[in-house]
Amino acid sequence: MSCINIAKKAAARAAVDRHVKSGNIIGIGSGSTVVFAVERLAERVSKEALKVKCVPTSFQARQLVIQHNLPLTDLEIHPELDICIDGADEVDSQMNLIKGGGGCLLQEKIVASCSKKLVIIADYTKDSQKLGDQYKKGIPIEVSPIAFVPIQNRIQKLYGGKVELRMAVNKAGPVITDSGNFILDWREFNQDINWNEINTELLLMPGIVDTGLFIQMASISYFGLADGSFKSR
Ligand code: ABF
Repeated sequence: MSCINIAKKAAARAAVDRHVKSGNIIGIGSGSTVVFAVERLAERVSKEALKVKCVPTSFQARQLVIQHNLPLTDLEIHPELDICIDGADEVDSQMNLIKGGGGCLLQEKIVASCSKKLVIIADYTKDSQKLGDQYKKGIPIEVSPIAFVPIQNRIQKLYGGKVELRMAVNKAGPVITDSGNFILDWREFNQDINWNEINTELLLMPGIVDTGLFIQMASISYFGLADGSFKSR
């Protein structure tokens, strides 16, 4: 297993072992680190007869839950969750996050906002001082398809940097989110800005559905290290 995967696994297992209790309704995040968390959850369910129900944050997460035979539920049945376990693209020293590199930020934010506790699991490369130190792909912003050009222009004019429409890997068209929207990636921004203020301003722009800025939402973050240990903050 690669160092990165060893680290992801360590963070995921620590989070599941320390935070999940029988009877919990759990938000299941998206991305590759969450795969290790679901594996550990399935292991605990079979070995300890742990009873849990899972609310997925994306199509990928739903498939993962189904493949591991974990009970599925949703926000209609369980509008309040005990915990949400999710990955991140970057975590700063104030516990602000960039999420949405995988394109699932809207559902991830909704599920996290319904959870008593958001536990972040990540490898050591995601641990940073300031947003933008580590993750160079930009801050994802989910937009209504008709608004992508005006939003792109407005963000560049107001805050600087470069805002680009995220394209599918084969470049045949834009990435379409699980909710039918486009994603803009905002790069080369000024790192010394007040993320709380900017996020609030962005969310007021008609056409922006949500941002990949998760400000003060995480309760705790686990960072796996290359030797299989982890640290938390
Ligand atoms: C999701 O998956 C996202 O918000 C984030 O973009 C990504 C992290 O992926 P990985 O665990 O593969 O690094 O949690």
